[in-house]
Amino acid sequence: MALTTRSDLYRRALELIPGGVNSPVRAMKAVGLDEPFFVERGEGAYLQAVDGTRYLDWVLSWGPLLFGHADSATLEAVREAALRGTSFGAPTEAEVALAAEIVDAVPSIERVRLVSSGTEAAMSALRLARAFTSRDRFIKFAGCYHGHADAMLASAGSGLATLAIPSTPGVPAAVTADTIVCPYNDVDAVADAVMRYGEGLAAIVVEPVAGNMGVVPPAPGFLEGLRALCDASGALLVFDEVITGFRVARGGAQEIYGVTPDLTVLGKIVGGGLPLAAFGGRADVMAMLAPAGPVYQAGTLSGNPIATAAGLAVVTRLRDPTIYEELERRSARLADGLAPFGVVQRVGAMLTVFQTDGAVRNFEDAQRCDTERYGSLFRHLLASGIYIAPSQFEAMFVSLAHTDDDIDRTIAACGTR
Ligand code: KE4
Repeated sequence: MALTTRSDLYRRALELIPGGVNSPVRAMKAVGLDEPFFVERGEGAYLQAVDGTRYLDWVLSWGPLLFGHADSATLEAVREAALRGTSFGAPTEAEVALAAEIVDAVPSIERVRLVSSGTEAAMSALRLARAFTSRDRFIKFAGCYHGHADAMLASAGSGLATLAIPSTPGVPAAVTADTIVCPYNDVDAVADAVMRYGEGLAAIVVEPVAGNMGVVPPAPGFLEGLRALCDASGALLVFDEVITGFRVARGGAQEIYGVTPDLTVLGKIVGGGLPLAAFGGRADVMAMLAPAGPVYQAGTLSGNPIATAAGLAVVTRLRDPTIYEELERRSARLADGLAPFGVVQRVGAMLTVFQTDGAVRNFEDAQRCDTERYGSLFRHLLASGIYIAPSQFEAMFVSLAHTDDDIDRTIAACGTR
């Protein structure tokens, strides 16, 4: 049966896949669409839907595509790798080369392990921190999202926040009993939590720039405060840089803010749009990871040769500092142009236009946004051929494929709402 129209596809998808999608936010429910569009192909800064409509894409697969869709260098690397085979389950030179690139880009990462998703990387980093400290409790922040491993799903920010699910069924209370949730940008609250739980605290896990409640930068002193509290309590500081890694700077948010974590979680850009993520950090901590040490973690497709080829094709190009100068110029142009249409918060090439009146410093502020108004902006822009995040609690991602014309067109379209 030729599933040609979007509705046919969606109807068929609903018969086969829960909600018709393989990740909740793609259902575009939070912005008032009856059904999502289905993508035929991506090209540079554009997506083409199955019905032929072209969209200027500010989602870019939620962040991985710093050079845009189907960039030629990535495709060539993937093609060459694929011709040599798709998976070996044995070490390859490309994994060593990508590990070297990561270690060179992020000085706090002395050893790194490649995995297949940000969820897996964050979950593994937490297990490692718990093993290294022989402690179980960890602190995360309301509105931050670290993937969907059970321990992390306690008032997560992405997806759950959009779906207004405060926590999720299926996660045993015992598993989140050791998850402490603090307000983002509130060092005093964290200090209180450390006072109360410090003895048993394995880690503080944080998005150094929050991207899952919309873009919320760290307040001055916030990250430094977390570093000091970790040093005082013996907990490890874990930066979840799945979004910010290689995006806000080649060395991630830790390069910008000058705060050094013990472990870092990477994803998205590091895999060049293929299923690859990573976690790494202090050599003494990583030394506990099997087979070097006793902490088990494994993956059939970890360091997959095609994914590592894509990752290398991207991150090797990021050694050129002019890349980040150009990303900064374009991102600033977009942010300045969008200022009249909401509260714009930006760090590097990630930004959010909050439909609210006042700074968004934490999840509580973010929840005060007018999500109906955001939905109206989304639908207006979509009708103009412009695709922004189908949720107020996500980000717009600028790439080297977005031109000044694309930026100016987006700004103009916002002005015609
Ligand atoms: P994945 O398991 O989706 O590869 O990564 C989980 C993750 C971990 N840490 C951070 C800071 C993240 O933002 C993510 C995933 N991001 C969401 C969007 N904000 C992915 C989109 C989706 O869930 O479909």
